[in-house]
Amino acid sequence: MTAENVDYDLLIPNNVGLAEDPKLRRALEQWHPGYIDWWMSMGPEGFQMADVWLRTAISVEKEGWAKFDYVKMPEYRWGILLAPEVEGRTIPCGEHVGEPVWTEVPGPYRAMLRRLIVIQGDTEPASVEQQRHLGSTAPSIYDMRNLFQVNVEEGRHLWAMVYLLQKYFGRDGREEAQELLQRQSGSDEKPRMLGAFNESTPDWLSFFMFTYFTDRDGKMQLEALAQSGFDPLSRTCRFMLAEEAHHMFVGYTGVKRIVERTAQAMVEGGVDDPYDIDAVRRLGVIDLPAIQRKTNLHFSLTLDLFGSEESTNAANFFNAGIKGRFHEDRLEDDHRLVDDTYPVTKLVDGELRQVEVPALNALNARLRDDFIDDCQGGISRWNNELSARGIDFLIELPNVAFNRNIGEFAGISVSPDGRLVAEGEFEAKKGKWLPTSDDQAYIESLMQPQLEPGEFAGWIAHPARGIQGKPTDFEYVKLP
Ligand code: BYC
Repeated sequence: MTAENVDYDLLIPNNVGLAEDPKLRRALEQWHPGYIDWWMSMGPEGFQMADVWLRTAISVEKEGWAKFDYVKMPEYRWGILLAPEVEGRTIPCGEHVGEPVWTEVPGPYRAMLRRLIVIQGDTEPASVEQQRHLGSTAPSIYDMRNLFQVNVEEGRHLWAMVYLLQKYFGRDGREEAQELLQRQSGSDEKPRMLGAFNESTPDWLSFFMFTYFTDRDGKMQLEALAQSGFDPLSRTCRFMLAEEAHHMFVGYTGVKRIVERTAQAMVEGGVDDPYDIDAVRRLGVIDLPAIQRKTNLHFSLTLDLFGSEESTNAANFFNAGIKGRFHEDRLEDDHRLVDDTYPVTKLVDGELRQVEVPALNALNARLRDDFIDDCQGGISRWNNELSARGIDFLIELPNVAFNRNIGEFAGISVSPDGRLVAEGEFEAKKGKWLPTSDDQAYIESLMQPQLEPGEFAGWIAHPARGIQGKPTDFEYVKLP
């Protein structure tokens, strides 16, 4: 078996030589039943026996790594896949920059590494739990299939982190792997570790916003971990990124199709004013101000996932060489940052101002800035759907300080356009800025399933094309 090919003969498909590592194989096989129990009780509700046209990874080569076929989700071949080793790779940042990468856990950084892997691992099952009720309101079976594809791959990403814990962290790694199946999104007793992963995903607009914004935090964090000097983590994350691209495609095209449908309906129905909510809702589509409010919510929740703007944890991860910056290996500086500064927006004398701070402490802010840049492209294309039809409305990202619970802006009140406001004003205008119970009730009233191949709910446009060359009316999910 070469590193590029995946061994499908074992219960757990892999390209990590599991057949020759009985100890690890035993640990993973012992974890497997608990995972399946978790999937059956916390995974997609109501569709476990359906045949879903899913992609499964069969190689880690750039081309032709996946095959598509009908699979019942509990029979999906969750596996352990690492991107190929890069010969001569060196630690890309921090005090060990230029030294050969570690293939075993570096002793002094063991606790830090384990924590990063556990946090990453915790988000994967959390998102499956958050999305488990959505199948029953799918706007089409094309969309339903995309939801399930995202879900099984998040399950595989959990396997990816569990592999690292069990292979490299001994007993405490095995205990952490168990805990990953025990915490639960939204639970009072054992919640998931990061804030946004305990929020609900009550409707498909939220799902698409989540996959647009929050999966993109996943992308940025995986990009930063792909730069790790601990090579097994880097290789794992590099392969996860190949799968992650589809998740963001689902979010981007999902919101785009909703905006497109709203714009089409407004033109056809002769409604010019996007703020005439009653008129727009009479058309059976989602009004643009409600879409803006969902954008404000999901963007701000996701910004919290980057941690504090200034963080000694982040400086330590970087110095140790276990977490880099976005595209660290393409940046041209000394990769140590000891004498550098970085501009961070902060609250100074009652105003939001950019302040130069030591670059090492500003790594969370920097990754967050890279994330914001990455978000912008899709939003411009959503807006093109509006301008092309002469609709005078722009979907915009709110200011970084709006609605924050972690870091510099936690506990202060800032409007979406970046003005510091009194708490009273924030409360009074909250209904303009964040989704209201009325928005939620209306959106949920639209969430009626469309289960005939080729049929789409009236609030979302058809996709431009199907998946992997199949038509949009292909039977992506065969219901039992
Ligand atoms: N909620 O120095 P600070 C994904 C804690 S998404 C709750 O500011 P640090 C996916 C923090 O742990 C990507 N607690 O932060 C997407 C620390 O606690 P301790 C997931 C929070 O450590 C969609 C304290 O506050 N991967 O893959 O520099 C679907 C002070 O922390 C939060 C990662 O996040 C929060 N939001 O940075 C599926 C990568 N933020 O240590 C999947 C791994 C901070 O004082 N994680 N705290 O007890 C990391 O790199 C870092 O841990 C963080 C936080 C960026 C999350």
